[in-house]
Amino acid sequence: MYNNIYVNEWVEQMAAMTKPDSIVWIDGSEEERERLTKQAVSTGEMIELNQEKLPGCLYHRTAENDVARVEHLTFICTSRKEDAGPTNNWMEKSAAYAKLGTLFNGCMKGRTMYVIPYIMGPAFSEFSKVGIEITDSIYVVLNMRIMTRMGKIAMDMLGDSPDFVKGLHSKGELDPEKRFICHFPEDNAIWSIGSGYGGNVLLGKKCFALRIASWLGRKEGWMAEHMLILGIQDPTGNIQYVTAAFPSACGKTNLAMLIPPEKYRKMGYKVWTVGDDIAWLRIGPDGRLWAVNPESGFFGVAPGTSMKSNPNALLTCQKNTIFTNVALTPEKTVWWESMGVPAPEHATDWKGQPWTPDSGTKAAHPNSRFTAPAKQCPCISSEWENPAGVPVTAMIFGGRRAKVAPLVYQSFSWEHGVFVGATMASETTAAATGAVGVVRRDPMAMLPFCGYNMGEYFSHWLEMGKKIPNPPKIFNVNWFRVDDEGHFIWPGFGDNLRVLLWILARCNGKVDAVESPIGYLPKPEDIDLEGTDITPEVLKGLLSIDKEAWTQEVEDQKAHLARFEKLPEEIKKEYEALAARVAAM
Ligand code: OXD
Ligand code: MN
Repeated sequence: MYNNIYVNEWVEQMAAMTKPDSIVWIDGSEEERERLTKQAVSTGEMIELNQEKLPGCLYHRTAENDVARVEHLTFICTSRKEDAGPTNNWMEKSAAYAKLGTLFNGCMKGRTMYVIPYIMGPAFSEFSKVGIEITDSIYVVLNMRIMTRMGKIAMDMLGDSPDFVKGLHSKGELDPEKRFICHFPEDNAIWSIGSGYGGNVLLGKKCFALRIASWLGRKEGWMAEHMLILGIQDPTGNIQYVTAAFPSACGKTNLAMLIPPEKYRKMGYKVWTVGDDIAWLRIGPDGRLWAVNPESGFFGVAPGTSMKSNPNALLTCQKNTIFTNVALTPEKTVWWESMGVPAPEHATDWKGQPWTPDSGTKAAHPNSRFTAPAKQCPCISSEWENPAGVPVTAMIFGGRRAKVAPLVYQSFSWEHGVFVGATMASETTAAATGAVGVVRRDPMAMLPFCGYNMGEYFSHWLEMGKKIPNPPKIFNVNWFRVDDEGHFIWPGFGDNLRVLLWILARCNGKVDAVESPIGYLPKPEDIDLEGTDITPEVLKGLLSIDKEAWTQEVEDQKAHLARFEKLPEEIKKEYEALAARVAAM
């Protein structure tokens, strides 16, 4: 037990409800990690991997029906429905406590309750916040060790304060019918039951660092965003930072760990990762916006991660990593689809079944993950734990658009940038034919993660714009334009640096741009193509905007914006202005 009376009292209450056999207070020590690992391995909950090839690595499988976040079972529980808004599932707060209280009642009988104090953000930083997660899962404890700064250090930071996020998790019966992920932003609390999958149970991540933190950020005048943070170092050694938000399947982790093309490496350019998923942003004493990564690990999607697509991610997870739902080879190493190495002749798949390349099924679940310490990343920024954060020069929104959005454009203003984020979209493409699929709008990639009314969230962005004396410039990128045969035109990956450099050149007042109806477009000669096989003609195509496509886009945006209550006037005005500019094209 620690000696914070608020923590002790709350843990006592939760224990009275869940009735565990015993309570273990997590201190974050190495001895504790060894003990819990041994225990988890002895029960079969975790499998120890080949310690020569993957030192410190563990393997875990979740239940087959418990492999992803469950948005339809995720609730914002407030007194008033309007505070959750029309795009969140809502439960009235006391009704939610009552409903989940029944499920939590006695759910830890025969189990151990672990109490995990943790910090989101660097220890003792002004940005940082303390949470306590109660859980009956060793898997959660071992993952939280990687994803957060946890144990005694968190209690040292909390001191005798009552200001901590109260997270209660139980695997319950792992029954999807009795699975709920409930957030109580008015009470700084999260109750999650019935799941053992990361995004639902590592309560520091999406639940706290985005849903609860977005609410706190609005109240306290800062921002919690679903953004990577990246530093770009030029040959003189100067580093500038950008943040970027993308919906899933847009290469966010790859961008966060980008390797410059050879030409740029030789010139002395370097890219440094500060974070791959979440940014907490505050106005700094210099009037700029500063960002920290609240996490201390990566919870990355394994399939598709290879030495070609993302060597830095692959190198990060060679030791001290927990692999979940990937394939297990006979020599106790791991494998997944598109890992860039031949499939093993025999393996055990993510369901625990024998698998061969002829099985006709995937060996790894498409959402299988690695949980790896950020400090192991070869390109981790020296500033990633700086308690003051890093200053943000540009913010980038993006999505997967086959035709509509150009490779890059800059918003006219902060307000226009907020509008661009608010109408952000991504498409599914039928890969073989390149046919344009369904457009999904996901404002700032926050639709599943905003802990309050999304209309008010847009207002908060607009308010922040007024308060930041020297705000970042806002851009939109699209790496995914396709030609008439459905092939991607832009090479992507490391070559995306060419676009990032245009973005920085704009922020530094180094290049002009062309004013278009949708924003400022690059002059084609200002994006360096040397070393690619993109011709200036092709680049012109990538930067083109089509009246018909944008007329349709504007129509679609109208329907999208109609979903929100409390849509700020500025967003409506930006919409009308865009519609008029497109009509006049
Ligand atoms: C994630 C997500 O896992 O955004 O990071 O779904
Ligand atoms: Mn994410």
